Amino acid sequence: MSEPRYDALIIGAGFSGLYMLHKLRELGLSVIAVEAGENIGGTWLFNRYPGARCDIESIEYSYSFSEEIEQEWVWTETMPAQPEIEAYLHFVADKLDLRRDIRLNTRVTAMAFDAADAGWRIDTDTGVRFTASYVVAASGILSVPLEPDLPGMDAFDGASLFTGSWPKAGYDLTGKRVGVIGTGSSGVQLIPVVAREAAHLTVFQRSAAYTLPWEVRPLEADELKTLKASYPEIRAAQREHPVGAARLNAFSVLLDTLSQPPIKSASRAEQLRAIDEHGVMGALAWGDIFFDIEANRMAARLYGEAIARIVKDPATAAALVPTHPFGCKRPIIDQGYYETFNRDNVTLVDLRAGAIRAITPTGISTEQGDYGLDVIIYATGFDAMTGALTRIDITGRDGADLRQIWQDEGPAAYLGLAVAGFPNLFIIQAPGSPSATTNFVAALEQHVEWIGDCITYLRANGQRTIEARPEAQQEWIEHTTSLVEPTVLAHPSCNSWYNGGNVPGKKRRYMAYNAGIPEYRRRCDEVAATGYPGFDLA
Ligand code: NA7
Repeated sequence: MSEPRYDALIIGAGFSGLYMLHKLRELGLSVIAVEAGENIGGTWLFNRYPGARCDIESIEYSYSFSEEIEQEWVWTETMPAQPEIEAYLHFVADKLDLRRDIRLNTRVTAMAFDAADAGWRIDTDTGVRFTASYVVAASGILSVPLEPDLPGMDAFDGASLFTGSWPKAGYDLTGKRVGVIGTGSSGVQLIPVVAREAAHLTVFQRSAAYTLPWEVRPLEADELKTLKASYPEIRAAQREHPVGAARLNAFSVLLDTLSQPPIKSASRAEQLRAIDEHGVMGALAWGDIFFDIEANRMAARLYGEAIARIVKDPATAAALVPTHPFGCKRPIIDQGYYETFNRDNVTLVDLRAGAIRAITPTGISTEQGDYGLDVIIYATGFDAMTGALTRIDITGRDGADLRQIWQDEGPAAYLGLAVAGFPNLFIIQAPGSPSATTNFVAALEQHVEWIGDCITYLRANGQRTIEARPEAQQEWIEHTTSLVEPTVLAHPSCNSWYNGGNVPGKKRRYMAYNAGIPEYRRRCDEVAATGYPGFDLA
């Protein structure tokens, strides 16, 4: 079964895919978006676990391209929770009449570039084959959940839940003995909520997290009105800000530390004052912690002292102190995380003192004892940045195999959006793009707009294909890597989804572009303005 040829096919109908569809339709292209999920929403469809929330303010974690959408949509909280973001994306899809060009429940399984036809053949699990001149992969950077490889997982008699594919109808944890594996953003958001519902919660922690306590509050009608009136200024400020969000957020806190005095020359009294005044956040606000591993470790010790002021049981407090450098994982914000460990119904199991041996029919068996459970929640992360595309058989020019290339040579893309050997394939937020360390929505808007301009240029100039050159891609990798090398993010103890260190066997390479969105935009615009150097056009 095959559908008529389209000018462009978009993989995914989340935040990126929806805007890309709108943009390309606006440019007069025939476009189809295919979405594996049962509905639109992407990340914000699947991650429905209790407590799921964005770490950027709603007013900034939203599309800036439509004044009408900005003015009509009503955000109810400073930082939006998952249901509200999902509803927002539905509102946008309806507003822009996007649904008629989206095929739901359709997963791309394979795609191959046909040089003679200067386009792609795209196969799906519904049996429908599409052909398109361009493919835009808007398949998400955190869209493939990572299930741990623990013996006995299938034999568990209770319920196994995954944060990245939470049941649509929810799950009643009342009265249950619940275990949570994983203390990244998902675990840290989930744990305080589960603790309030469950009879008992056991947290299985392999790596302790740095997490910043954060107040999320309702947006009053007057406040929202004022914010909406200030949208031009808000968007202008976002555009100039390295993380694409100028209001206080987890990333801006991180960035702000750069202008603080060094911890290495701070007296003991000054260090204590920092945590007296700002709690755990004060422990991390020092200008030298990103460039000096010793300084970072001093901050971690101070962070531990701040935790000990909140968590009453000294052994639990000590176990909650991270051992990896602050900054090498994405910063987390939380609501009442550390306080949760003061509850009578919460136990922390520090897996550094004895790893998980197996999942048994009745719970989790570790080297330090067995824990009886009714429910196990896996908050174990994602095969980030590359996972969605390496699960598709993608064959480029002359048989180039994307999965194999990324596996052998490491994840790479020119400008973080196109891969040598794969003509007419644009990837929104590929390795080497700002994505992971920025406001994702601001980052994706820049990609969508750049890709739209690029396709317009190709059509206007009678060019049928565009393909990244290997040497340009290599230079981009070197540039991207050079931004990270002087920092603690390159330290061998940094294992995170930023560098693939969280996925067994994944070739390790830092995948985010850390010079900020404005600098990134400047470089991309320069390429566009000068006839696309680094690409072959034909
Ligand atoms: P993360 O941040 O990758 O966290 C995953 C957590 O799961 C982390 O604590 C892992 O420990 C833990 N994990 C993974 N596998 C295991 C096994 N086998 N045993 C014990 N613990 C395990 O994913 P999140 O979903 O929380 O957040 C991802 C991003 O989504 C986040 O950065 C935001 O941008 C939104 P580890 O650290 O590997 O020792």
